[in-house]
Amino acid sequence: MERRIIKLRKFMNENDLHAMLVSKPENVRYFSGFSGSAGMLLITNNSNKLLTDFRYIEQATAQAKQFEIIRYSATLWKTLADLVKSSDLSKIGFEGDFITYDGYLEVVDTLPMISLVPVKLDNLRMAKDDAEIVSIKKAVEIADNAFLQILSFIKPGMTEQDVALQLEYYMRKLGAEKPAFDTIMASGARGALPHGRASEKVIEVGDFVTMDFGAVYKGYHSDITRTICMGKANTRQKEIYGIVLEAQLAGVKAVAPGKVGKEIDTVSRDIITNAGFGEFFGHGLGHGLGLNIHEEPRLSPTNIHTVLLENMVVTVEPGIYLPNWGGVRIEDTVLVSTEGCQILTASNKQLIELD
Ligand SMILES: [Mn+2]
Repeated sequence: MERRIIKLRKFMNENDLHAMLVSKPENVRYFSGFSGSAGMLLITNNSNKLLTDFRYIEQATAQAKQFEIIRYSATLWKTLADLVKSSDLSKIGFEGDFITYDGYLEVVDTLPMISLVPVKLDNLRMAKDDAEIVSIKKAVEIADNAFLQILSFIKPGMTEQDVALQLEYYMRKLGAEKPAFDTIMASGARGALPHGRASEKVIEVGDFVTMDFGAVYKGYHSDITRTICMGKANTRQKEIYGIVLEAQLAGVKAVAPGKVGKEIDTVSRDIITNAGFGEFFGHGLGHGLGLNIHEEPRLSPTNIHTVLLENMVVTVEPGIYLPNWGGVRIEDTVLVSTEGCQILTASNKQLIELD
């Protein structure tokens, strides 16, 4: 935690800020350890304060050991204003990408003498430290094991919702706090929906079933997608699966420190485009993940600036989605290493045909 605060102070100095107001829950947790839903950090060059309400005093005291815990009663902004007025802070950074417009008006109103500077802190979380990597690996392992179990559970005649519910149950049994997001379970023609949440559709023999899911462990997310076939795959299914798998393997192989997101996206995208399906791969290749399911760095055609560094964790997830037919996506979570990457996801990627 100490190293993270040092990183934040360095950022404050570089941006000429006297203090930083941290309000996004993921960032509050990252810098303080506090995981409650109401709380804000005020960090200066020589003090760490956590403002929260009476419901969380005990939890904050236990979790945020390096912080002075301040209880606010009326409103957080009023308490904050009192703190700031009694100090010589005049230029304070805040998270412009999180605060609401109403909240902003309230701060400006309460702190008219302060110069408020909108900044983004999320990039400070891109490279993961050892403790974070341990949690992500555990979240990945839970998802892998749940997938293995669901392979013997899923049968034609079940609805997508039946299978998704069981998958989430397995993950919880294996230690997940919750699913990383609404489980995507898209069978048959629904596979053409890249984000088709589990529906009442009945899974039938011959369907491709795309499952995209993840677990949250100690606040950290995992993200995996596998597409399996209920029964024997036909020629067309094998062809599309083969192209996506080739693109996925090449994308993973391309992940390395020093590259920008677009370079890696291009490697996978070229394979799909050259096979004639470029227009049916309409999303970026992957994304960072950690305390959020979607974080920087993005592996996408638009990311030409953010360079990958060792210990960043990203997904590689190409797909092909054909209207009225279905789709295939294959996704792994990988850890950027000194020269390339370590694949964290252990689940089989060869086409699984369940009889
Ligand atoms: Mn993903």
